[in-house]
Amino acid sequence: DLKLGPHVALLPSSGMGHLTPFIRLAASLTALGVQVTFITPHPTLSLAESESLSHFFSTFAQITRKHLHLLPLDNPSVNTEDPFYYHFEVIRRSSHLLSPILSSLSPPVSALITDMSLASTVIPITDALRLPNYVLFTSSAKMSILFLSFHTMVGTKASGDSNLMKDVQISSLEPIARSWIPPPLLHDDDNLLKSYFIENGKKMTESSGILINTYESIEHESLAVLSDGKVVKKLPPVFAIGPLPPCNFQKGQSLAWLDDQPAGSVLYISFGSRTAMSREQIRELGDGLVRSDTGFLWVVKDKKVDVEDDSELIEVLGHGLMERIQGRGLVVKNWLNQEEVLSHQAIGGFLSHCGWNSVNEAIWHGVPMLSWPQHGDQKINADLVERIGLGMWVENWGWGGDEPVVKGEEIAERIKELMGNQLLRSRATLVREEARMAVRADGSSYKKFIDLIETWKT
Ligand code: BUP
Repeated sequence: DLKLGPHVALLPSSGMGHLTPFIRLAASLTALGVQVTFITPHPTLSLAESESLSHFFSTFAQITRKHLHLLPLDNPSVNTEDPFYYHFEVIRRSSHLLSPILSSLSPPVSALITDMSLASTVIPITDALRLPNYVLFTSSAKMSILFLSFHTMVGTKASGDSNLMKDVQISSLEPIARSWIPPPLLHDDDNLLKSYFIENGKKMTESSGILINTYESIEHESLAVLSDGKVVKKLPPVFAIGPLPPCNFQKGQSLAWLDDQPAGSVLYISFGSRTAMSREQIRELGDGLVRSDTGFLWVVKDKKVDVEDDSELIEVLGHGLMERIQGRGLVVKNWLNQEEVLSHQAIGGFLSHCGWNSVNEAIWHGVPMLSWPQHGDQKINADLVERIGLGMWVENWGWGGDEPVVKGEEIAERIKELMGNQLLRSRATLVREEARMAVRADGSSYKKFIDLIETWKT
């Protein structure tokens, strides 16, 4: 009887990139008869998160919502410039409030699933409650290997950080170029991202299981390395359960402009929910879009956190560029329902930062990508996108914040190359079909889901 399925609690971390897979996981578990309590750190940092959550809970009335009320940080001297990493720390320091929430749930929960950035804080809490703890890794399997083994590469007295002076070779996998590693991890000084990698990477091996939003056919080699125990020893079972399918709960928006464009003719441009390029780079990009002679739909962000982003488009782009754009494309400030955009038949390409959710969404809808990683795991993701034949990556564009800025002429050339590449289009359609097969009944990810749910029943 589906109604008698196990009850599990979910605890996401900060930012849309972390919240989105948790929302999708909750929806998938619910569809498989699992009772879900969703614990939301409160307040959220961005408006995007709070709005998503309210749409989500009004669509999925059977999911119980609990708040983890965040305490203000007494000692805000935290070494990071990234407000989302800072918010991880705020959640971490309030996590002792989790225990009473978990104990009060009825019927009692069989497990807690938490974000990888909270593993080291939350696992001791669930251990004390004798509650199994699973970690949802919200990036690729390849990235999870770096995450799990990073602590062995740094800080030993004998070697210093010497392992990180060159490309990282993990077993038989394609090496991870040094330049693809998130820059804060290469800094000598301690910073929040680095200490999170070390602490959470170590502790994750003590969890009851690791869920990864990926699937066999694109990451077979990395998943094999995770399970053979040679690189990361004593790892709990790994469940590749992706790509977690979109669950369209956000209100539809009018995409009338897009409806009028020919099939596959429009380039969609977005660098995710937490990247603001410099104004100079934004303007060069705008110049490139105009020069490319392609129709485009462009989401422009001027600040990392959306609630702080109150500038007008005209201020960001300037009059000249605004005029040149008219009649060629549509520019939107801050936010569009990306799922809806990528599923639209007019979209023929995606210029993206390669956030892992964006990659999964491009895969799900079979949209070819032009990758321009901006930070974090995104270069490692861009490499994967290229290897599976879903997209192109101009590696010498660097991280988006790098100097010198990439010029409009160069951007325009690459856009033309993307939009005219028929091979990439047909390959993207195949990637989409494989991805959908993975989550269909009897697909590799579906089976892993069923295995996972079975372990909660015993
Ligand atoms: Br911006 C934007 N609409 O306008 P990623 C993002 N999204 O629906 P990030 C929208 O937010 P991290 C918008 O579809 C995706 O599901 C998008 O996650 C959605 O990148 C999510 O792609 C963004 O993983 O996070 O935000 O940079 O760096 O943590 O990966």
